[in-house]
Amino acid sequence: MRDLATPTFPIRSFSGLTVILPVVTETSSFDETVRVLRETNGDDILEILVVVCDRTTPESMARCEAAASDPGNRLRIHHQGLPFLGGAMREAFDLASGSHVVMMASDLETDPSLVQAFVELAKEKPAAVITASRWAAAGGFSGYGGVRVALNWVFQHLTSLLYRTQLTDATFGYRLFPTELVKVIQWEGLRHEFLLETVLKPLLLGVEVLEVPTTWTPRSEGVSQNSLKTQSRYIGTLLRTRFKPAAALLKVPAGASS
Ligand SMILES: Nc1nc2c(ncn2[C@@H]2O[C@H](COP(=O)(O)OP(=O)(O)OP(=O)(O)O)[C@@H](O)[C@H]2O)c(=O)[nH]1
Ligand SMILES: [Mg+2]
Repeated sequence: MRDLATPTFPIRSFSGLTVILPVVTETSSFDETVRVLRETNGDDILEILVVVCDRTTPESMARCEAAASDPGNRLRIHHQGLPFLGGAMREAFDLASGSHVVMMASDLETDPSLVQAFVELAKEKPAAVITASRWAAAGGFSGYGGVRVALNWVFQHLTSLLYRTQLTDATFGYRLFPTELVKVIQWEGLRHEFLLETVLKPLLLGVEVLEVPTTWTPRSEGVSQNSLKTQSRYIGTLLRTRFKPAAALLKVPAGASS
């Protein structure tokens, strides 16, 4: 781990949440996600930022527009310019206006009722990244497939060794961040490997990362965008990020020469 004891970004107290919901084929699971978020975190959510792309289906788009038309949802839609899931998240990070931002999915694989626990912790530890873990003692997988669970276990242990961390789940893309942190990091990934990058770079910057246990259950509708080929990109991200010079982890401020 690099010694960057003094963070170069301001740490604010918790004052409101931006929740990012990427949508491609989700319909009823998107509706349910918005309903649970509103019911469990109504007062803490400043905005739900839905990110859609050219591949977002007309049925999903109609659900997003219906949700946006209800002012009580505090929901707006952004059509991404960068490609893929990483591109969607990176643009949403730049647009987020809450003091903290949650990265999750709209397929109900990221249990929306957990956001409440994220927020409670963020109020106590506003500078920390808070991440859901399926490998924590009270967490688990249901319907993930034996081979996939085994490969995931190997990958988690490799990550722990390489990054000298006790974190148990680096690959699950369900996290809360201080917004200032995600705006200063130099992000690179455009596909699902971006989800891994979002914990590796904070770890290398010396940011505290806390875990909340969760159980993963597979989506019941819509189609995964995460192919085997995309999953193989996680290995490159794991290795390349570990050996990045510290200065390359942060964006070069506008006007500064590199
Ligand atoms: N806007 C946008 N959303 C995306 C894109 N790719 C995936 N998503 C959404 O991001 C969420 C997570 O994507 P999934 O493809 O389900 O990936 P995953 O859950 O990591 O992988 P599985 O375990 O195979 O489901 C889902 O809600 C997707 O609809 C994209 O290119 N653009
Ligand atoms: Mg999924």
